[in-house]
Amino acid sequence: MNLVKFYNQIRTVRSRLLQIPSAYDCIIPRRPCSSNAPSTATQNQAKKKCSPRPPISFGQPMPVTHPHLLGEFELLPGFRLPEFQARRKALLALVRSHTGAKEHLIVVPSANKKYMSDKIPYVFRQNTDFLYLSGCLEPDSVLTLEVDGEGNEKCTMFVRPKDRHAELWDGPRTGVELAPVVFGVDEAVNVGELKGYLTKYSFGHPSGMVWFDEKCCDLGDVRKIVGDVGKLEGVRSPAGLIHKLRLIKSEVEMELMRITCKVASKAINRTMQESRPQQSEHQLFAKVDYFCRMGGASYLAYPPVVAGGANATVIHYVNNNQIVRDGEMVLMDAGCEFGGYTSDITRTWPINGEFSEPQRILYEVLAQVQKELLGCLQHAGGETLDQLFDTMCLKLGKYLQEVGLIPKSAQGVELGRAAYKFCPHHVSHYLGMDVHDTPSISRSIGLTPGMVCTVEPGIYIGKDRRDVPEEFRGLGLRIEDDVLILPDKQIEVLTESCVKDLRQLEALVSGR
Ligand SMILES: [Mn+2]
Repeated sequence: MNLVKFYNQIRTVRSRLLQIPSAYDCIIPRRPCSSNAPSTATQNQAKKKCSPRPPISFGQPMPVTHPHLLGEFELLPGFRLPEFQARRKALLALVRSHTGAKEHLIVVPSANKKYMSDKIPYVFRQNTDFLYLSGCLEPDSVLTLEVDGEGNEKCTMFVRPKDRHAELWDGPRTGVELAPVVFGVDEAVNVGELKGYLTKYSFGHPSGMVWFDEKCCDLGDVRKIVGDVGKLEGVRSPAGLIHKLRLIKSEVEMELMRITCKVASKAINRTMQESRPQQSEHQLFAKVDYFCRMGGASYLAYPPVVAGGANATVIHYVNNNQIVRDGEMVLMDAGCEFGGYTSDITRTWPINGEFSEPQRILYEVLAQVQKELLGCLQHAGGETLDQLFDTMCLKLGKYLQEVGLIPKSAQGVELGRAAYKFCPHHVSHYLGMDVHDTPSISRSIGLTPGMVCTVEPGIYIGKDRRDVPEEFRGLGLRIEDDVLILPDKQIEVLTESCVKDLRQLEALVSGR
């Protein structure tokens, strides 16, 4: 649908439903009213401009209600309807090319609300596959895509109907009437009618193939309905195909990845700059969270690891409740979500601004390995993430051997194995809307332009490692950057502005 037509349609539907003049008459003023004592005429004018907010409401930000978040015609920051429509079309094409079946029905559910305690929900986070295809931020919704033998396509959104009482408590819903124009789908239906709709479909299309990701669906009713209607054993998961699309970022997605990485880089720089001995991990967590949000992020993308001293040797340490003492390092693994896209950065720094000798030795080894691994990604088309992991083990092994932490006798596979004891996690994962993005995509496929991945080697030496000289025990380090693969064997290190050079790091933290 033409975009201007789309907005006109919204305007018409809205005025019809709510008897308001038009969407544009109700746009919230971008600037607050001036406080300089104006003439009565200007005062009246200002009053008129500033109030009231539009009585219309949607289940999520829209350009008319949130002009500070969304540009004209955008459904999500940076994205207009045609991008979502193109994604849905691409998925239907992929599904058709994957099997002999001619008729297909894809069912993609939203997430549901999760509760922290009685009636108190956690911050809602949408199912990213559903969000990628629909742009819809509401819970308890379902998107269906159909294609018949003649290639006719149909896209339907099942949404929560308007409900005055429920909306009083949980906020507005977009509702069945507005959903087709807001999300650019052919039809919208009350989610309560999903069972009837699917039953009718299964009678009308007995050979239709049903695609549904049972594992990722937390809407119990929907799982049961699809199970009853689609005979679950014949149902296939579309997750792998959706992830195939999500793996390669579009221009807009690349731009959002750049922004989310910049926001988190800056936040971590500020956090490092303001860190001092005797601060708690909890306070450093609060700082990085604050700086990310002030930079425009919605929230941190995951519970960060803020680990002082030997806590850094626990890879998923998230207690973040210890005091960081003078002479210790801090390992911070944090990232934010900006416009639905995620950054994932790790930096390790000395809390007092100066690495001790053993800390410096390990930091230099790790920084060298990380730099060389970034170089390896410039063989785009050949390198895979699993190969990058093997390369890390060998390089880490070699350098740890040089500083005397691995016996000189270790060679080849044995050397790699010895290094794995120092870094028992993978060196990379894909990154995008989720931190561990597109998890159904194998890490043994060649990297191609448009992919984003992390590069995160680490060195962790437990306090009980008797095979390592005492001064190195209890040290844990990781350096993690986010990388966009570009054409022509080029890469863009999206987190480049986050300080990691040893000297710059010491200067930043010590305030020199
Ligand atoms: Mn990571």
